[in-house]
Amino acid sequence: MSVERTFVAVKPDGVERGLVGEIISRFEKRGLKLVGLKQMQVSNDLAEKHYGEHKGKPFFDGLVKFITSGPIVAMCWEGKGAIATCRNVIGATSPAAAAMGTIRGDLAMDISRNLVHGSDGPESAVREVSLFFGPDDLVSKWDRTIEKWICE
Ligand code: IDP
Ligand code: MG
Repeated sequence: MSVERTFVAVKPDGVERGLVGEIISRFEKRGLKLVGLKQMQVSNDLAEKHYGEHKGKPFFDGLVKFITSGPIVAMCWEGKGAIATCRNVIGATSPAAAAMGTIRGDLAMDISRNLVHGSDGPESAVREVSLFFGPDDLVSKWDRTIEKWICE
């Protein structure tokens, strides 16, 4: 299994409810490596790009309004099979269907307030990481010869 990077975000409801530490901790404890982290306000333009695949769906406008309603905490996690592992840590989209032990299964009740976003595949992971982070925002391996973090 190859080392992957994936985009994860604590949505405004998670920030508002004071669950940022709890959520980060679940990915950390699983063994994923945090390579990018920032709290930010998402603009309308960025929200529409990020959720572009859902344009035209009945919940799209509400989703954009919600994700821009307060700060999010954007993260990039790295590890073997990180994309699927993060999705498993997050749980099913609808909290009602999400298994106990997942973030949504343990901490959420409402599909439109489901706390966390996670990229759903290799293409969306690359696309979303680069929408939210520049290469200089991400750390990776420590290169002993030049004594620097290598950002890929
Ligand atoms: P995901 O976040 O589990 O990948 P997606 O299908 O990509 O789920 O949907 C993006 C987000 O849009 C969901 O996390 C959820 O907040 C919201 N959403 C998805 N389906 C519905 C719906 O049927 N009603 C309201 N909101 C929805
Ligand atoms: Mg999705």
